[in-house]
Amino acid sequence: MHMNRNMGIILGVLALLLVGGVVWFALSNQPATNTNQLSASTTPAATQMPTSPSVSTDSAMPTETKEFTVTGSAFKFDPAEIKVKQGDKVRIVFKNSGGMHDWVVDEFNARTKVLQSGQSETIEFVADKTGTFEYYCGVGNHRQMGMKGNLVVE
Ligand SMILES: [Cu+2]
Repeated sequence: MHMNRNMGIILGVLALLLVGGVVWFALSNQPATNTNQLSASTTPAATQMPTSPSVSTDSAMPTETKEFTVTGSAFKFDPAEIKVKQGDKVRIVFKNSGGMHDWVVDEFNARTKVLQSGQSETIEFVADKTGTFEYYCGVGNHRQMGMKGNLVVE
């Protein structure tokens, strides 16, 4: 009898402690959820549009197209000298006014086809290095006979 009564009291105390613990836990949890909501509502205000700096790297090397009309005949080029600036895009309009000729600059891998009299061809390349480079006609011994000129890149 005594034992059962004591057990009842102990169980009752334990039950109270359990309920009290649950209530305390629930109450102590509430501020935590409140701060979560607070921080969640403040984040949209924190996101600002980043001012994107306008970076222009165009000034590195201005590419300008320089066009030249070169006439080839037996056995010379006209003009015999072409001057450009480093970085220029060079456009050569090669006109063959007589014979079989082409126009070649080895250093820039620039080369027309071998043209017949009256034909013309336009090629382009970028003069990406400075120096004096010889252009010539690769047909037969035309180069040795003086069919050449200088491409000067400054
Ligand atoms: Cu030639």
